[in-house]
Amino acid sequence: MRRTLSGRSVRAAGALTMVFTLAGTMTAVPAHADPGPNIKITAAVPAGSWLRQDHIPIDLTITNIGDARATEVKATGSTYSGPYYGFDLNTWGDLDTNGSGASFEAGESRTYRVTGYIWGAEAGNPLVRIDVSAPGDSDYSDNRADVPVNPIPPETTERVAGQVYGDKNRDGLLSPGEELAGLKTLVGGPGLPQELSVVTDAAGRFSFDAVPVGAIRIVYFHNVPDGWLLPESTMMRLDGSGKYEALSIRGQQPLEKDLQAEIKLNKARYAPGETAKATVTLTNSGALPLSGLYANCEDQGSGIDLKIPQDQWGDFGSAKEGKLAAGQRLVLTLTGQVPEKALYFGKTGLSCTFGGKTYPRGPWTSAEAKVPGKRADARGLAWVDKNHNYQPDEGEGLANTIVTLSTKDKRLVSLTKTDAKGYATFPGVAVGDYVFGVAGPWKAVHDSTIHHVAPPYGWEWWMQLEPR
Ligand SMILES: [Ca+2]
Ligand SMILES: [Ca+2]
Ligand SMILES: [Ca+2]
Repeated sequence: MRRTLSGRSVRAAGALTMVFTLAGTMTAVPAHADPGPNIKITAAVPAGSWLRQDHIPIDLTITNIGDARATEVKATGSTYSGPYYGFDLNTWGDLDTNGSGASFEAGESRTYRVTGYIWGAEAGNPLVRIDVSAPGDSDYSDNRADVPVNPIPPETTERVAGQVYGDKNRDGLLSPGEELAGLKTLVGGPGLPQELSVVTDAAGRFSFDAVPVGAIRIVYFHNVPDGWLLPESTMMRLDGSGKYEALSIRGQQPLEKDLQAEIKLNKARYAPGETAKATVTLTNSGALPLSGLYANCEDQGSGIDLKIPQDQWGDFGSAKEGKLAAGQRLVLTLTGQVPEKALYFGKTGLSCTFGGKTYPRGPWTSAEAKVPGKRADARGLAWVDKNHNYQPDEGEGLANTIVTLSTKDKRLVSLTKTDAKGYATFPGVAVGDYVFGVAGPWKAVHDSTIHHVAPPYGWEWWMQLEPR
């Protein structure tokens, strides 16, 4: 039998009954000394600016003020009044009523942070009742706490203001003449009835006098002139404390405007395993020096690009410390091996983005060469999306139709006819990229390029067509 009688009910039952009921488990309990475990709790929402849409915490302090160890200590909470405050899943930890409970030595005290969310839509604030149970607790009067949960009233507003500039001299500061005037500035966010909008003044200043509080409020801009890149969104948590009255929002020109990049390979064709030479030319055509530059040459997952050891990039490698003076042109000569896998794709190359640690949007460039030798059947499906579900279905193949593969310079390479289900097989075609063509009143919906890759890396392509 579980000992779940509280001290109070044991006293009410009388000592004799108790001796019978708990025969063997307890010997004698004096009627008034209340020995044994005695849990006492306090609970409150910790100090902070809580919004109604936050998961609002409650700090629950449990102390065993009794003279014996308390075991199987468990807690529950419920909304006593006001809108419904639901405790988060798994928030109770070892106090959870579905578990075996926590233990507290005599005199021991621990604080738990539990969290919940106000799900109820009604006005006002919840009063949350927390009860903690411990078998044998000698006084249950101190095992309960009522906790007012008082978030910031949702009708609270605050001022949001700041200044926008285009950082022409790239010093990270608003310099004279950099103010962005006449710029449409907006504030939006979940729960706002509508976007708020103002226009920056001659000093690039904007001010919203009363933005309703909320966990997510976003400042953004429309129709930004002269190619300035502003942060796509400036996120704010508005809790009435007025932290966003002096926003400084910096616009930058994209790095690709001043930095030009070009890659050239020393040959048009390579064999697998051959060492290729790439010449990378970087030019700073701007009026200011550039620093913190680096190259990022990510193979798009195919594993056929040249493998350039990082150290060949010098300062432009992993150190990300590349520098170019205004007007400077720099030529880097790199060598890398052509991967074996390139033979199956019929090509290799190098494609790089040139970034800057402090500049947005650098230039991307690439170079490609052939790795000839392999041939394979090129097979795929020509189809028309009759039911507009973006995938080929039964009966959507373009049957018995002449289809072609051509080089990018329009030289016909192979011609065949689709079968009854719309599948075409071009036999023994050299691997590489081709342009797909179709007879009749059809054209490709998307890019008509076929990437023809030999097994085991190849795949059956799908070519979606629509009436011309
Ligand atoms: Ca107690
Ligand atoms: Ca500046
Ligand atoms: Ca379809």
